[in-house]
Amino acid sequence: MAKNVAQKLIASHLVEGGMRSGEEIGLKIDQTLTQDATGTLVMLEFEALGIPRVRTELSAQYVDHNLFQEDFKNPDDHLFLRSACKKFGLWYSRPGNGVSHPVHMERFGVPGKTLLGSDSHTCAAGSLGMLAIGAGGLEVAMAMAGEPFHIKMPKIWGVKLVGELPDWVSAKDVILEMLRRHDVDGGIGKIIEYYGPGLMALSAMDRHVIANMGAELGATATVFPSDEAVKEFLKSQGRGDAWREILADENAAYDEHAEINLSELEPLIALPSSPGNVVPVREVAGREIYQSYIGSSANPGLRDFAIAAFIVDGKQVHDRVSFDVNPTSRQILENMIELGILGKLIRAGARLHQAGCGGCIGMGQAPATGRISLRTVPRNFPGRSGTKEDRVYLCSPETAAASALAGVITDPRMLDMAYPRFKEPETNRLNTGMLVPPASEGAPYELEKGPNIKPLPTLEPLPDQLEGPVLLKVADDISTDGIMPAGAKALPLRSNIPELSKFAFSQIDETYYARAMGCQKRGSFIVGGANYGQGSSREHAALGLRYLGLKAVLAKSFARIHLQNLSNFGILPLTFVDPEDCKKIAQGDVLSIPDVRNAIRKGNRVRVINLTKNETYETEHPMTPRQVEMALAGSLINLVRQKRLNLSRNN
Ligand code: MIC
Repeated sequence: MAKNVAQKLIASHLVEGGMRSGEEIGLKIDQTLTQDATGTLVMLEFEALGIPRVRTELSAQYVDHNLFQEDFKNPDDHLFLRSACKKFGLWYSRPGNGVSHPVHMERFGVPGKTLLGSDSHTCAAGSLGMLAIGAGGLEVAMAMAGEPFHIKMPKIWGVKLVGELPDWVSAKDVILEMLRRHDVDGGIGKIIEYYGPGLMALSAMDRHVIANMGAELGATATVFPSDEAVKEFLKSQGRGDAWREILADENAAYDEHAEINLSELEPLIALPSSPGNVVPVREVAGREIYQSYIGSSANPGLRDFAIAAFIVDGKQVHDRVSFDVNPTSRQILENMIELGILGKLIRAGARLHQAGCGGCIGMGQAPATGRISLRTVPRNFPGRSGTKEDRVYLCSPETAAASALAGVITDPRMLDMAYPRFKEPETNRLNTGMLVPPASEGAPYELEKGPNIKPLPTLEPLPDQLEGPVLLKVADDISTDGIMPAGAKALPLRSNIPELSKFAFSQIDETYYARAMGCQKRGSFIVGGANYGQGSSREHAALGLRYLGLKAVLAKSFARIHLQNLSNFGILPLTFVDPEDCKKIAQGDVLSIPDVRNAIRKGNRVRVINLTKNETYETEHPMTPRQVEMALAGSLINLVRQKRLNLSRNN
């Protein structure tokens, strides 16, 4: 039977289940990616699994998020990660080497392989014809241990690209168009596969831009074929040998279809505070800006910096504008220097930051109060920039650079110049010095745990009955940034759950932590809307809340990765059979779920009693039998430990 690219990638890694949409499948994972903000927990979890060394073909640990060293915490974490890489056999990308996604693509990405990463933008590697999926840290730790990764077989959504991008319109506008059409939940349960003649003019890095922000659509993954563009990219990275062709078979079918005529696109922009809030730039042109920011995994390529440089070349950015340039990798920085791109940016007023995630994750570069920040980053969830009630807009480097000059949002087509074209060099200046290879097997390495590394909290098995107050009721599309914020203050605590948990829901309700601590032992509930937990892969948004006593979340629907994270840490995800019931529950109502262990063992239905209002609601849990076992055990780690204990007893 004719197969599309996604089906080929799945079929070649399928170790459990059948490829029928909705059925749980197990996939062999070839490579893993971890970054520092999630990687510390991953290493603690891997340690808890008791496996001496990673069992993947390649695992790489990047330090790209927590680069500020305000005190001992971040550097402690860096050294801990370095020691974990030595002990467990991972590559270590040193602080300042760059953002995981472009570096992984440059150095390690291989068409046809699977990649699982503890970062939601891991999907960017789909640009090389890989099956690359973002997941919670515990899933990644399991993959490092050689275990298959489980998901429900996604639908394959074929998006045909026809035509050619007009001048001043680039890859970012393609993914913004997808978000304009389908919003932040349009990709849930789907792998997006791009195909068609429009691909011809899109370089591998352009495809990275599109694949990266598949995460913003809620998609499981995004895949592109591995064709000439991928071959050219790998050759330019000195890795031509890694290339192999992977194309969809002729007549391959897709579960769902869409088509984009690239020739009809225009510069687009996402308004505050959702990546799905997209309009043409011309509709908001003229609004005064404070910041113009270029960089991040959403626009990481040399091309993105080059185009911005050509636009501002010989001019000065507006004197109100902070023009922030965040090179995405040390290698890209070196090539920017080599080609004279950096000089043009600096002379025009750019503020240069070290290679890494920086302001994209709120690690510095926060905008001024009430002012507009234009960013080429993937996300603009409320407060993520570090400034409360921020006004972050997402756009292409073309729009960001044109607006930096004018000091107001500017449609780049209005610039009085020819569209600058940039041809990627056939060979790049390679920079691999800050990538440390895995240490040889058998050498005795100790984990270096400074005072910022705290043990994982103990998680009790699910009791027979759950009872407690609804501590918070939140709206649709609440992101993990809303649940457990990132930013310069919280991120250094990612390896210290008791301290990190103080930030839970702090952007929405500053009293949450104190109220949760007040009923930590008894337990509590949260009521959410649709697409609860969209955005990042951070499992801290589950584990931190579990530490505070959260027992279950009742919502209209859940985002994929967060749903997995909740189950991994023994928090019940429940959806309303009648969504209208959601309205009946008020914050403060006391809920009870009697005989909950039996209920989730027997089937999908779970009856929730509102003791305050004397009402009963029918809910369903979307957990697979495997996830039910985790919930019963109290967490995936407990389950693995239990199984191991049973095994050793039986032997
Ligand atoms: C993000 O862009 O939100 C992050 C920071 O990269 C997260 C990971 C994290 O929270 O550490 C992600 O995308 O998964």
